[in-house]
Amino acid sequence: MLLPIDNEYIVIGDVHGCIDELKALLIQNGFKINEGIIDASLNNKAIILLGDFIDKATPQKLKDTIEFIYQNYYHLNQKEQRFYILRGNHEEMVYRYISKDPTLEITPKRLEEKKRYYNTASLLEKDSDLRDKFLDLYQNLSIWLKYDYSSDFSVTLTHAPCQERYLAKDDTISHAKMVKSESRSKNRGVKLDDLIPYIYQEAKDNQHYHIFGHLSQPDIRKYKNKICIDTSAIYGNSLSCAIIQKDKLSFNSVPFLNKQKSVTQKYNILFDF
Ligand SMILES: [Mn+2]
Repeated sequence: MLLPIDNEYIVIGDVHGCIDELKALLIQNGFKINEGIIDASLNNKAIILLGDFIDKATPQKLKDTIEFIYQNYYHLNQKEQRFYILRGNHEEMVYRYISKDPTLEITPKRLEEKKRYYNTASLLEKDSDLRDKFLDLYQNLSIWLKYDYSSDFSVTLTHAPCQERYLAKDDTISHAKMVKSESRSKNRGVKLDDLIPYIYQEAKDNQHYHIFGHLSQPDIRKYKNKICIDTSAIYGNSLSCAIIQKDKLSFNSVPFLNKQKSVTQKYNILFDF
């Protein structure tokens, strides 16, 4: 889970089936894509997806996203690892639906949620080839990654924000905390900063960054060393990445390209103080 420090990393937030924006963001950051295959032979760049690459988009875009990620995951990782993917709560939930997880109680509410929020599940149930590709990728997802450049500069990556006591730990509880934080849908009306106060309370003025996605935001939200890069692509906003190059961190985005219908939501803003 330690990333080699001689690569440059393009760390991309929640894709949610925004395949056109994913390709545009990669091209904007120096990758060439020929007939769906990423050519990374000319550079030392590596790609990291922060999880939640599925759900919310149209079935065709979801299929194209899984196919693109599957093909390039194996293409880029032939000689050395150049493509990493973290597990998001959406991959986990869809996995539980399609593998008929006995601990997932199927209530009418669950079936409604499956249709509304986890629409990749029914797509995979109808398309066994795509299902096999998703399951194959699922087995390769990481829970956290760390880029440890020096005693002054490091970056820890997770899908969701979490307390530092769980960060980069490998017990079951810590893993769950890094994949999903306190539910916003179960706490409607609660300000995000009140729901997960630890994220600003534990923030420090140093360069040991914690970068995460999961909390769809109108822009990149940064407070001290805590950074959220989920900028709500599928909600019609933008897809963003953090770029890690030696001991430098920068950011880049592409706007939603309107090649599919966006989803609506009301923002609950992080670090809104
Ligand atoms: Mn998420």
